[in-house]
Amino acid sequence: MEISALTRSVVKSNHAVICPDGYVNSVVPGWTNCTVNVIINEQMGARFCQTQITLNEESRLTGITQASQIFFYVIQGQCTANEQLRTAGQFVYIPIGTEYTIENATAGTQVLTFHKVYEELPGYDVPAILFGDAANVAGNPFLGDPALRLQVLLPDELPFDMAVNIFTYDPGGHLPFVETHIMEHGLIYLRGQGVYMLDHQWYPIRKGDAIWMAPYCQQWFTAMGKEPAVYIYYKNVNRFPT
Ligand code: UGY
Ligand code: MN
Repeated sequence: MEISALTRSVVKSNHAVICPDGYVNSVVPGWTNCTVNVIINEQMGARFCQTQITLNEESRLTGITQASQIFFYVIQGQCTANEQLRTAGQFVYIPIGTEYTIENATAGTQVLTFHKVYEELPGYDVPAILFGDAANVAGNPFLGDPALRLQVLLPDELPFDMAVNIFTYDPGGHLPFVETHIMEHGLIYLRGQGVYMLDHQWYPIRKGDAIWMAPYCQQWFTAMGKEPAVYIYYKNVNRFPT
């Protein structure tokens, strides 16, 4: 029998590993008949929010974005977003001040969200609503290494102040150096396993695990096992450092 007092989850001042065994559900007004887990949030020191939502046929997520834009990504199953079918790997970006409705899900559909307060840039329009599909986004070798491939899901343009990328590592692939940077990350593993180094501490990680990395949390990852390790991650970009 498993010992219920054990978990791989950790929450530190500049990083966290959140494994599904620690989930406790939240109620979010306007999001009905669904299970919501708020995985990363400003309560832990982050400057964005990441949630994991499990949907069924009766689920309905509806609202109007206020200060925060929301990126919805279907991890598994299917639903509609503003009446457009979204299947696994597809996403919708909801800019600020925009109505959204997610519904018509199949039971067990899993949706990931990233929420970030939008920082307007003088001289540029706020981005429009955007529907996309990871299957249509090429994976480019990361810093010249074909064992690491990066798919950039949102336009790499100044009006966007957040990036969402999918990072694929072949077994044995690893970041080429320990990253030390101002940008913050939130991620969840879609596939595979490996070892993440966060602030000089080493964590075994697998599919379903989520990680928060504060600005300047030092980071490095190597993939293990027989299949690629894949995570989808958030990064704040394109704004003046305050
Ligand atoms: O975009 C990034 O900073 C990325 N290379 N970091 C990461 O995967 N931890
Ligand atoms: Mn990074």
